[in-house]
Formats: sequence, structure tokens, C-alpha cells
Amino acid sequence: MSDEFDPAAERGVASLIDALQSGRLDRRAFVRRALIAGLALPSIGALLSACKGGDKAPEAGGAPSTGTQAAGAEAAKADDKLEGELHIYNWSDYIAEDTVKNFEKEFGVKVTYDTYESNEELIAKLQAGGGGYDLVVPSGYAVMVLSQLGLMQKLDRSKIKNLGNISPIFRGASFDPQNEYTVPWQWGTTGIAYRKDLVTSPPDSWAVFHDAQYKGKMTQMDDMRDVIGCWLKYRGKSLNSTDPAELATAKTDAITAKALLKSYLSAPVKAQLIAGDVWIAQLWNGDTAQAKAENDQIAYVMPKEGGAIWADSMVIPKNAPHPKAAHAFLDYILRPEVGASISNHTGYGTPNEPASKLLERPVPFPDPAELAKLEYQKDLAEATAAWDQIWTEIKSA
Ligand code: SPD
Repeated sequence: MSDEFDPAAERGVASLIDALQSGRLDRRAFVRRALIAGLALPSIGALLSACKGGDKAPEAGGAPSTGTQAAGAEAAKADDKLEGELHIYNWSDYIAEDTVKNFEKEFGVKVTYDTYESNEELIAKLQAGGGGYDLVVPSGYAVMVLSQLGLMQKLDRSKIKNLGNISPIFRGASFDPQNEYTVPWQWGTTGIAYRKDLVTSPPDSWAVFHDAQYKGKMTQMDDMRDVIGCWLKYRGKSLNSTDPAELATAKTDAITAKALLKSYLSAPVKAQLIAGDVWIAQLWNGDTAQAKAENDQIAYVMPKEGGAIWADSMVIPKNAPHPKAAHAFLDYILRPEVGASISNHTGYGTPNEPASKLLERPVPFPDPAELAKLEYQKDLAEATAAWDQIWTEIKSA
């Protein structure tokens, strides 16, 4: 049911009652609007029980309520008035088209939605104190960095009633063992996307980026962790290595590959894969699935040497200006139908257990044999500076 109606009329209690009775507002939206209009809780409860229209079924996720007592409880719940705005900073191509629109409509909150292409971009923005964001979506290792920088705030779990939908696999993660700061968003892997119709044989190793026959037709991601990480995996090392000798070899391998690359490009490479300008790209599984939906000659492979698995989580930055709206969004995302819609659109796996049963194309979590080839990216701690230096040298080679 829509709760859209003329904002000018919203100020009048009479129009609120009219909207409720005519079904243009459901009970929850009525309570929220009535509180915004300055009505006291007992009056709202009395109005709800007096209004015939208030007997209509509440929208999904709301509790059915009858009579003054239930209406009062409903009103009390909604007493925690949401701020009118919410600022979200997320990876590009990582949400369904209607996720934000539906939230704005239901909760009466105006959302500003900006995107980034790497964890490093996000960390730099928050570290510089910029953005004024209420929700951001770092990967696990970046959560650890934000935690050390004191840039996150603890969640008020009492405001997130759908927390029970999170699959046990995604609880108690090493980056948030007590589940105090994060709500998982999506998970995925980093492998190779390729054009079946344009390559001579399907790639099965990171070595394909050293294959001169594809010069100018390949890209690697514009992401320090993924590029250096893949060259470490290529040599049988951990993608979290801090060993100087291993990192030096990874740098040499990366520079050898760079001579054959068209560019370093992350999510935006999809358009070039679809068009056939790029034949082989280091890419995430979900972004590859999005490209495949446009051109079924696109395929994805995890190289035999293995690669990265990651989970990205929503967190509320320390000085978020709209924390109540942020909590409401977290709870909304954890609804099964909302989580499923995001995964159906992005092609990534959902950490939401009931949502996983609603997927159009299920993305099963890797079995133990597959997991053995994969590695989670971890915080590099004091070795971050060395990685930064190597990445700068690769980029400028
Ligand atoms: N287009 C969405 C991509 C999300 C990738 N997040 C994780 C990256 C880990 N290196």
C-alpha cells in the first residue's frame, strides 16, 4: 500500500485521518506522520482505534494491531521518530533499482545514495571526515581498519528486529566477533570474467594476464588488494602476505601483466566486456553475472590457484547525522524479500537465510572443497604502508 499523499495536507490532522480512513496511509505510516505533526501518543492511539480505516491490514513487516492498547504500543514504538534524511555510501552496482525508492516511500525518508569503487576510496573519505554518511558498506578487512581508526559506532540491536534472518555463516565474523558493528550486505568472490566467443580457450589461471596474445584486451581491477592479492595466489602464497620477498615477486608479476593490460578498471569494465572491447577481466562474480545478463557469451571462472572471498557489511559511521533512519534501513534490508531482490539484481550471494530461498538464480555458499581455494582478505595492519608503496610503484611502472 502506498503512503504517498500531498505533503501540504500532511500537516493537518484531518487530512491524516482522511488518509488513514481512505487507505492511503496504513497504521504505521499514520503514526509516524501523526508524530511528525506533533500529536501526543495517547491521542494517536485513540484516533487509531476510532478510525475504521485503521482496521486495514498493515503492510509487510508490521504487526497487526487492534484496539487502543495495541495502537498505543504501536504509537510508542514509532515514538523514536526517524530523521527525514539518510545518506548512504555503497559500492557501485550493488543494489536493486527499487530498494531505495521503496524505503523512501514507506518510511518518508529522503535518501542520498553515493557510490565508490574500492575499500581504500571509502576509508580515505571517512578518514578525511568527509561525506556526512549514515551508512557505508566496507569489506571485512576494511571494517577492521575503520574499527582501529574509531570511525564506526555500535549498533542499537533493539532497533533491528530482523537480525534473526542473518545466516549463522555470517555471524561472529573475525572483523566483528560480537556482531556489535556490522550487518552483512552481500558476499562474493574475485575471479576472472571472459568472453567465451573471443578467447582461444577458457582461462583457468591468473597466468592468463601474462599471455601476450590478449595484449590490449585485458583488464585487472583498480584495486590494490585484488591485484597484488591475485599475484600472491598465483605463486601459491597468501593474499594477505606481508613477506617482503613474496610481495616483491607479486610486484614483478603485476608489472609484467600491466604491460599487456588495456587498463585497471573495476565495476565499469562490464560495459567493455559486453561490447567486446575487453575479452578477459579480473572481476567479482556478481558484477560478471550482471554483464552476463546483457551478453550470455560472458563467463566467470575462479583460477586454479584460488582467489578472494569476501563479505561486505553495512556499518554506521561514528558521527552519522541520521542514525535512526540508518537503523530503519538496516532492518528494512534484512527483510527476506528486500534481501532477495538485491541479490537477484546484483548476482551476489545473500547472507539473509530466508532471502536465499527466494532467489531467482541461487548463489550457493562455497562447499568445503571450493572454500579451500579461497581466502578472506584481512587487515594488513602495519604492512599496509608497504602494500601502498608497491601499488604506487605498479601503477607508475
Ligand atoms: N559492484 C559491487 C562490488 C562489491 C565488491 N566488494 C568487495 C571487494 C573486495 N575486494
